[in-house]
Amino acid sequence: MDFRLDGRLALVTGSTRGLGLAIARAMAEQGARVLINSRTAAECEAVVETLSAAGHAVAALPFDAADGQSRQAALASLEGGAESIDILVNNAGIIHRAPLADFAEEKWRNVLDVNLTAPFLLAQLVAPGMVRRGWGRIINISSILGQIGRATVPAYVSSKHGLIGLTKTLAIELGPHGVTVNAINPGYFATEFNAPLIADPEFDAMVKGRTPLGRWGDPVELAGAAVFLASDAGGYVNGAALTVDGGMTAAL
Ligand code: GCO
Repeated sequence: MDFRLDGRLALVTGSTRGLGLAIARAMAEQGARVLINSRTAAECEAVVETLSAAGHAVAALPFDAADGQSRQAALASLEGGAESIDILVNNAGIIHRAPLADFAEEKWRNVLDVNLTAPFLLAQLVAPGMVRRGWGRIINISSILGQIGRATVPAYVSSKHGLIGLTKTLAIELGPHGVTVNAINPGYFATEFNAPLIADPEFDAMVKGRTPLGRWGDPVELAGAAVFLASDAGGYVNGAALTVDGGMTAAL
């Protein structure tokens, strides 16, 4: 059973904190070379410093996932270009919370751009290299909100549902070339992204009460799923959405 990622080059978008950082660290621990990404070069460098001090092979690749020029320029700067990437983890995501009546069109577009369009365009850039080598992994970080709804986050919920559809369609097209495409649906994790929800006593109680494990997830508890899907041990998993939510969506 091979969970190792030696010799693979992984790009994890949005990997300077939260779930993305946990995934990047876990992949590096399994031997992958990992490109650390966010919009801010200084943040990427800081993470690179910490992870390299721990002996990991990491490099900074700052770009704005939603900005086509920034995305393409960064990937072109890689030795071997975008096509040198073996594992793409589309993790960067944003959220806007507002009731329908106050939800600005610009916010809707922005969330869709980052959470859904950027993963599609990044897949388009990296897939040719994977297909040529006959091996590749694309992992889209969706959400349990890709399976169920929640009021006040319509753009986020729509983008995450869309990401699961994108996963299925790319899995069909790329599977015959040895490239698997899967989604992971995280439940409620204790991250900076969710800080406003953790700080709200009612929401915190809802998460603990409705999650059979009775607590928020720790980001390292998501990373194992990503390593599995990226490894040869997960080689027959394709077009799937793996829920990692402490059992929350198993219950009514
Ligand atoms: C919110 C959302 C998300 C969730 C996540 C669940 O902030 O309103 O509920 O942040 O944590 O998507 O997977």
